[in-house]
Amino acid sequence: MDVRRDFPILASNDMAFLDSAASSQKPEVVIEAMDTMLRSGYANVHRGAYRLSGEATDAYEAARAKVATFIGASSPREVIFTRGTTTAMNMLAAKWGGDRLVPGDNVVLSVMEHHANLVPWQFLKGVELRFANLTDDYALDVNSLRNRVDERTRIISITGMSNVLGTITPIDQIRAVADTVGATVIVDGAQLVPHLPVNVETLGADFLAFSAHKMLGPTGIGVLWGRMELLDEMDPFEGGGEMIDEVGLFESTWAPVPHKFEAGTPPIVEAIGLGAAVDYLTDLGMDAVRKHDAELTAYALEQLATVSHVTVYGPTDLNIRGGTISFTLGDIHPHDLSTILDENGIAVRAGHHCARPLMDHLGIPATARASFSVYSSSDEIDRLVAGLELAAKLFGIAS
Ligand code: 7TS
Repeated sequence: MDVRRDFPILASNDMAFLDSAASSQKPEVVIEAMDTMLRSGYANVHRGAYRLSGEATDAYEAARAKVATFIGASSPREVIFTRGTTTAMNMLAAKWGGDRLVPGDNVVLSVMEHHANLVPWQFLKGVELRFANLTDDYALDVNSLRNRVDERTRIISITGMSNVLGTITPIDQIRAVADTVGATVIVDGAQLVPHLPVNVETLGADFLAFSAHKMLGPTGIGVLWGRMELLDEMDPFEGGGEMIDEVGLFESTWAPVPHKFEAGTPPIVEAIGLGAAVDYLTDLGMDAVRKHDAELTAYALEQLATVSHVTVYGPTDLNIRGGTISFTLGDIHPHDLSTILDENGIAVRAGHHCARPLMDHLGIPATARASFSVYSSSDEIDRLVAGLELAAKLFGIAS
């Protein structure tokens, strides 16, 4: 995939940028769309009767429609703009969880969840949290999921792709387990949506959350998609301007979905940026994006295997693996390792990756992580491998 020149930051920096799972870089078209909006199209939306506000509203709603098409939603109304995946998960935990569940009910997660799909559920008092395990090859263990589920399971909320292991989960199988007890399926799509074709009509989820900034768009905006009848049933998360129908001193009624979930001035310019990112990804084609990720991942795993003392944490089965590779090098602390790599122009993330319980599960404090996006190249992987060999020498662990 020959798109590096579309990303100004990559042209002006001689670095191997291997931290796209944390946040991706932005193509010129996204920067331009936001710049143009700010320079000539900006006004608040859904408020003014004047022309500029009407046009800004149309552009904002057009971005919603683009996202709906991108994920195969049956209506743009099923697309709610949030601040990001974290906010979407907090909305679901509070309003689909907290408002509806009673003590003794349970929610089933997995041991590899990002804190955004863990901590909000911990807020629910009296609701039991249960955790599906991993197989020896770091896949979701569907048998263990099945064993955790019983007639008090109301929600199964699981990542579509692990931000640490790269594991892609079998959402169709999760759906089948949920259906045995009538539970809702929530998918944390923060890593899934940027990397694989997703169609919510066939995905098997009731709700899907993702962030624009990991899919070539800006920070400050994300999406909660939900099936319309569930969104209709769910109460608003925040109160304020624009989410109301009638307001009295003591009570109010809500605007229809999606506006009842978008209190206050929304991220207008960011929505335009997300719309441009979705156009860009659509032009590339998500099948091609997946193919690029898969090829790079195969190459990276092959190359990493040539470095002594590298341990990779993640599936060996490439069919259930995305382009996020966690690893350690001997007993070098991943923070030290990433510092040495950084000195050599290689950007990786080191730490627990906001998945602390997973680190405990793996029995390690941290990993280093290389993660790819559409602009990533085999050349960057070669630089990573050379950097690791250098670090091994510096720490005296070369074989
Ligand atoms: N869920 C997953 C699977 C994620 O990878 C992340 C962010 C989130 C939720 C939260 O998304 P946010 O946009 O609301 O922050 N993951 C990472 C990461 O792996 N490194 O930095 C952020």
